[in-house]
Amino acid sequence: MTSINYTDRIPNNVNLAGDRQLQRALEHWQPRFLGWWSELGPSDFAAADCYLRTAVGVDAQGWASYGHVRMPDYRWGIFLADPEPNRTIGFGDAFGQPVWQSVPGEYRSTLRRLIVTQGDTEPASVEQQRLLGHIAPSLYDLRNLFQINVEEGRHLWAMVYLLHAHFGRDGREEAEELLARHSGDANNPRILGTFNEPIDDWLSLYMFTYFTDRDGKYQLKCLAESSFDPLARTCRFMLTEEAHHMFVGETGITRVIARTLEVMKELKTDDPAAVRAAGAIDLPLLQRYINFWYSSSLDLFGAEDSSNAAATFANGIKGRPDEATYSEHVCKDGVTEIALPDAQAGARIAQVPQRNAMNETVRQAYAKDCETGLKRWNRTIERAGFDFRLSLPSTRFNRKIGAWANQSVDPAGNPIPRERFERELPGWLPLAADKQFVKSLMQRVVEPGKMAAWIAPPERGINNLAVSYEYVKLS
Ligand code: BYC
Ligand code: FE
Ligand code: FE
Repeated sequence: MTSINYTDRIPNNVNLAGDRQLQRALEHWQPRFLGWWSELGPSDFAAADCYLRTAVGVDAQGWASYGHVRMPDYRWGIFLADPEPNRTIGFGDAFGQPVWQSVPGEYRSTLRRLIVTQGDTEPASVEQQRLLGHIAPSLYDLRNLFQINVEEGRHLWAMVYLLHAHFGRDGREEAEELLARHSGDANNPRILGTFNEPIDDWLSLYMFTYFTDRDGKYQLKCLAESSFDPLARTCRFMLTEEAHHMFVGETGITRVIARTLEVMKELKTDDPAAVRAAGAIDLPLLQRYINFWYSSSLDLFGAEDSSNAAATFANGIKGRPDEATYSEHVCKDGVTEIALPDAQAGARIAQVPQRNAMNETVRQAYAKDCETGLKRWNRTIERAGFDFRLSLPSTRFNRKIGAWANQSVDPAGNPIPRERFERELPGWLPLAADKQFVKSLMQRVVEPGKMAAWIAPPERGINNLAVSYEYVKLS
């Protein structure tokens, strides 16, 4: 195993000291990153001592160590999963040939675009979440937020390393731009839609980490298959960190529902007004938040029929998640059936060349993965004796990108008259009153072990510690 060098200014397992020019370039970027972090990272918690994990190896077992650190002192570094000896290209036209250790000239701009797009999301999410520390429902949650934030910062490092190491001057310029675009900035926004949406409350954070970090999981899995081996290796290690982000989302929503059901049982009603009066989040509100964050995250997979996707698959740049589990990897002549909007019938099944349908193939795998949480949540609601069920809206609903963008479709996926759609859409998404109510619940709780009243405590703490452990020492 390649060990991590923590004596360098930039911790790494890529022998940075062996390439002085690259090391200098990255050491030049490092203070800019830290400047960005202090300006647009978590607001006001620079002096807090946080119980965080830091990568110390790239083995699946024991890859992280835990301890109290101030976030600005976190050791952001460059960690690639160990190389797979004699790895060959796993899909596309060059199937079976050796993978690339450097960027083939003809794929340079495509690879740069994908790395920049991936890299852009990481700091964007930190910017979106920067004010949440002030309204955390517990120290346990505060710590999880900061853990996610420092790791998204590290994911930016992962992409910036590739840009600096493999794309020369263009790459260095792109690395600067990654710190210049800002989430929600009217003049210079982040690249992808979801990463410009505000995350103003913790319910949105849990939705984002459940739905949007899960898009991250699927996109990283696609890039982990890449023939550009340094990209594949860096994404493989990022996926190790990613699991915790989705855990925060899934357990966060689970805890919200647990508290809501407690109140519903106490009051013997599912009336939203009564649930709200008791300080808990009603299930219809939760459904509207799901509708919003899920549909927004579906857009992150791109168009249903995409020549970009066909090209990146053909060229071996971006594969399918867990490519090895498919029986055929070239996909030259196959077709995939995809539902597309149809002016007369509402929807029609189109035969799309398999490679052009790759975005949709990945989106469907993602949609299935999203279902697992909903099944679990519905079981708890059923066990509590209530008829309400949460559901994922159709992948056609509320889309802004792709074939279904701006179509008049209800949450079940049925095309409906435009006029009815425009009338009903606001009621399918978080209402102004929903957001205001959720905001009213966001009171800061910082006593160790205490939870805000709208959320149940977690089942266990972090790294076998008690829930009441002082995860963040505020000064
Ligand atoms: N918003 O053929 P199309 C994560 C653009 S999340 C705005 O449909 P393609 C994380 C697209 O760029 C994972 N624009 O798309 C999570 C293209 O633009 P150009 C992030 C969009 O190229 C939580 C045009 O529409 N990783 O890590 O096949 C916290 C039509 O292109 C959107 C990646 O995204 C959108 N939603 O695929 C922290 C992986 N969707 O070139 C982190 C890298 C599409 O015509 N990116 N467009 O100007 C990719 O693989 C691809 O760029 C996409 C789109 C999947 C995004
Ligand atoms: Fe990330
Ligand atoms: Fe993440």
